[in-house]
Amino acid sequence: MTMDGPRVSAGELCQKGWTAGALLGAPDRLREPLVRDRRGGPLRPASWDEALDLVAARLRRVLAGHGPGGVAVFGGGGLTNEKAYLLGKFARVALGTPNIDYNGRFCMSSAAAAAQRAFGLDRGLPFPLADLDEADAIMLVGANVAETMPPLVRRLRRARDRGGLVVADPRRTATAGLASLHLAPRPGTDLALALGMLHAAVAGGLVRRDDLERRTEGFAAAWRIAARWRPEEAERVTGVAAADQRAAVGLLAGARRAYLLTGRGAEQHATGSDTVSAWINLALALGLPGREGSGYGSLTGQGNGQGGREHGQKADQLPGYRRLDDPAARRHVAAVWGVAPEDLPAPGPSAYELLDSLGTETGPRALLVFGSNPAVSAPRAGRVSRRLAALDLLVVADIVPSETALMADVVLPVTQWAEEEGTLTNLEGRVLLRRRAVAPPPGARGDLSVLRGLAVRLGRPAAEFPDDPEEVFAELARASAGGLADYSGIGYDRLRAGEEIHWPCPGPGHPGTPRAFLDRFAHPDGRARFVPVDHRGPAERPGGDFPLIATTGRVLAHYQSGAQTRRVPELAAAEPGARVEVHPDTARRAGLADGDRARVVSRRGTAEAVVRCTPGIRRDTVFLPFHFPGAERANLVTNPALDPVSRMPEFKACAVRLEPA
Ligand SMILES: Nc1nc2c(c(=O)[nH]1)N[C@H]1C(S)=C(S)[C@@H](COP(=O)(O)OP(=O)(O)OC[C@H]3O[C@@H](n4cnc5c(=O)[nH]c(N)nc54)[C@H](O)[C@@H]3O)O[C@H]1N2
Ligand SMILES: Nc1nc2c(c(=O)[nH]1)N[C@H]1C(S)=C(S)[C@@H](COP(=O)(O)OP(=O)(O)OC[C@H]3O[C@@H](n4cnc5c(=O)[nH]c(N)nc54)[C@H](O)[C@@H]3O)O[C@H]1N2
Ligand SMILES: [Mo]
Repeated sequence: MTMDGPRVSAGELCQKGWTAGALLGAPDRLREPLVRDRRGGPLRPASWDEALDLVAARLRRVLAGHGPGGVAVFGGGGLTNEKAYLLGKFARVALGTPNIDYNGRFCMSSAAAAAQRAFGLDRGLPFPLADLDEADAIMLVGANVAETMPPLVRRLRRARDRGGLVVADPRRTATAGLASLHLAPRPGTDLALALGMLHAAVAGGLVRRDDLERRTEGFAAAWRIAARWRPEEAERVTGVAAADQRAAVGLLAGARRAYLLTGRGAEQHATGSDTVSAWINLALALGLPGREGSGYGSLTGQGNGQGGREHGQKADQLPGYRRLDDPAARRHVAAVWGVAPEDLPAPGPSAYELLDSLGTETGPRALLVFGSNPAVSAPRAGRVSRRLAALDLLVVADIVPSETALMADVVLPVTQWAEEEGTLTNLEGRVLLRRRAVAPPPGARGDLSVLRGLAVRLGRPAAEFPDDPEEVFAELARASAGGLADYSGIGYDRLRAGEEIHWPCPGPGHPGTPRAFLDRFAHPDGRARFVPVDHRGPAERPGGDFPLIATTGRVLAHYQSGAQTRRVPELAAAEPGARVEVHPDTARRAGLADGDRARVVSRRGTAEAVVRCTPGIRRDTVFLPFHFPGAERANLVTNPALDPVSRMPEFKACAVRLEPA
């Protein structure tokens, strides 16, 4: 592969709204509301009034019978800022339920938690993406950007030309193929790798003592743990040669400008928050965060992966990246919403816990889904599908009949991306105004209008739920004022005029903050924190009947649960079904050859896939993409073990065996 990398990926096409155009021609693009008259019966077309009246009537029935907690809401990091904000407000004000969470919990919530612990603030990249162009060294941990973020590949060129591109991935991915140094840790052992590298940094005299003194707290406690992790010890656990650990640290420490970046491979573990903390500890010891031209960042994935986490669709959050359990935050947001602070619900359960409780004795009886396809993308997807089926009411707003939508009692056809106006906040914290570029199908409505229609039917004044994105944004900006993610200085006028504004932007005259942390970190004393963390390993170890480790992730041609990309002929043709990547020796031992149909079996279930032999993967590891439905769902095998800090499930390591199908 050339340094330019692939020109285009499904991820990008979805994020740019290209699929919106492509899907306009899809025969099953949703064009009118659908309702089911009885469970097990067919979905039939209905008018918007009939569908919304029906949803409101049934929501009222659940609310009357079970209280506000009887209804749950599930959102997504692909929703615009305006939608994410209004969805959170709808749950807290129109429904009064604590039960709202979103797919960001499955994406980067562990990295967000670790950044908050270390820096007092989580902004995926606290520096502009373009800064990477000037880097002499970049280490990517569990990020396959050549397939997931191709435009970023050209920004790695300088680091690579200088021999400073390090990639840690159990597979020799397209990205690892570009690297000067590829480390291939056993899945789920990155924390030990980071400890070994911190040990090597200290032993090699590479720690920036003056930065530690001036700008951080807690190094001694972190070092007490790392002191036990000589690179040779880390090699035993991770499989990464001690010499390579030392070389990687040497590259980062020796560069004038260096970055350490994590992706989902590092983050989606039951030890995800501690793992990211260990990488941040290493970055702090090398003096990277807060130095212009260097830093730590988490590469956020979805179209609005950054903004989606800031405006209150997460169970414990209010707009402005405020905490729902903070009395001052509750007072501020309640005042903007015109409700009493004590009427705002308490924090609710996290995404997996919420999905797992649906339709149970004590769980919610109704669920509204906006912008996610959990029947495919949630861990233990088989059980999640059964929970969805046990609900009294499932309502799904989507563009296409996703696997989750096909289970719904009411399907609401909505518009997306290029079909409407709205803002997104990209991975570097910059707010982008997206304009309408193609006309939506006549029968589809915007999510904002759906929320308004439901809120009014539930007895709220229409003025509380505007459906004009600019109006919603202005309210969002007020609600965010004074919070960590302060948008109060940002408005559509400035964005229309072409201004590039990174949050925080705490006033109309404020230029925004492209680089956070240059003067101070966001903790009250301005210092960053080392967090003392030790290696524990994945929740489930290989052995016995399940001798291999399965990890999961993405391929170039598909996006997420695949609901959209599987409907675009060019993309479906490129990758028509699930493949399992296996080392040829491992395949042979399982009696399998390239192209055979195989079963990947874990304690939770079985996923089917076609064997793709590749010598670039560890012999103890197999890789499954999660983009495919039905019997090919990777999430039939993944482990829902949750990170205690962030409630992130362990998508990236579980014990499996491989057998012929
Ligand atoms: N084409 C395409 N692009 C996308 C998406 C898509 O679905 N398709 N999704 C978007 C979204 S939402 C996101 S979050 C991003 C995700 O972007 P990435 O983080 O780049 O994607 P993943 O493939 O999930 O994981 C990255 C790598 O982690 C490796 N890995 C697995 N386990 C471990 C481990 O224990 N340690 C280490 N070090 N590495 C490990 C995998 O082999 C994989 O190559 O991509 C975005 N872009
Ligand atoms: N095994 C495994 N599982 C994973 C992962 C992994 O690496 N491995 N990655 C996780 C990650 S990082 C993520 S982000 C999740 C993603 O998984 P999901 O949350 O399922 O995300 P999508 O597939 O993007 O689903 C979005 C749905 O919303 C619809 N949609 C798009 N735009 C809009 C809109 O504006 N409004 C409405 N109402 N609907 C819209 C789309 O058509 C689609 O059906 O999966 C997670 N699951
Ligand atoms: Mo994601």
